[in-house]
Amino acid sequence: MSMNINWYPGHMKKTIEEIEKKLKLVDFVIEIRDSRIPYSSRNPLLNTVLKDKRRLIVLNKSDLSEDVQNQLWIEKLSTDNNKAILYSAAKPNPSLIIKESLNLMKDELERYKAKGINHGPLRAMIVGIPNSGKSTFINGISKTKSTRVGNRPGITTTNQWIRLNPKLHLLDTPGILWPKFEEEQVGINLAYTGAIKDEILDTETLCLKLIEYLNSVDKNILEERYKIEIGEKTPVEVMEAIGLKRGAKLRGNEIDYTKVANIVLDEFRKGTLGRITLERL
Ligand SMILES: Nc1nc2c(ncn2[C@@H]2O[C@H](COP(=O)(O)OP(=O)(O)OP(=O)(O)O)[C@@H](O)[C@H]2O)c(=O)[nH]1
Ligand SMILES: [Mg+2]
Repeated sequence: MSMNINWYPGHMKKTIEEIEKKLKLVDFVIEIRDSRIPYSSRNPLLNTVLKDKRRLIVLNKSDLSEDVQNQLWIEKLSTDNNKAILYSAAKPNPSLIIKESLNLMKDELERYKAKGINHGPLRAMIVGIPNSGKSTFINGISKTKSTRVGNRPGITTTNQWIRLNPKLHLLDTPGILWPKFEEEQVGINLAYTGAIKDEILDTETLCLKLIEYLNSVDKNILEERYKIEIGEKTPVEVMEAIGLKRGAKLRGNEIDYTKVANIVLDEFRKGTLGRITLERL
């Protein structure tokens, strides 16, 4: 089973250029990733773009991924320049973001202080691939419209700032990064989580692959949700069994595989099948 998913080199170049422009306005970057796919939801070009700029890596949707894996990932992704944290934009926690940002930039703030210079608020921009939760993140912590402030004086851009706190301002338009799915599995992981529009996907093949993966983790996941017996069933037979249970049938009593695929993918994405990490350490 092979899947051919297109990628967008044109978009990638343009958005990287836009991000480079905005980077001049900020002290650090908040990178939103999907904690179910911490590797696939990154953009490898970001490393070169950021140079020595620090990064708060927000592993978002941590309510949908596994606790043990979450811990392993934040340890792996935290380095001298980067700090990874777990987050769920669905349950906004502005004070955590403020605390972690101040901590990430502690050295720089102290350097300013030692020279007797007032650094002013830290400024950050949000970046992330489509569907990683950038808008939910921003909306959740900006709360009211009144916290949105106008242009930064002296800079003729249309950039708006969110004054999250006297010590932390966020650029209110996120930078959309395009994932780089030259590796087939990266494209598939992005498709599973809904980062790629289903219209350009073969959802039935995708569903077969997801079933294969879920069964390799734990057959109980699908057995319990759909009240089916998996045993030695192949992924197609599992889809058939789910179709029978859910009454997903076409005229002539044939199984409607498209409908089954939509059910399984949708329930996986929403977390109905449980908290499942796709990229495991
Ligand atoms: N369960 C869960 N869902 C989330 C979380 N954060 C975002 N979502 C959902 O993920 C989907 C995408 O969120 P958005 O905030 O629109 O993502 P985005 O990065 O702005 O997407 P684009 O604008 O397409 O680039 C929405 O359905 C959100 O409700 C989270 O922490 N937990
Ligand atoms: Mg958005």
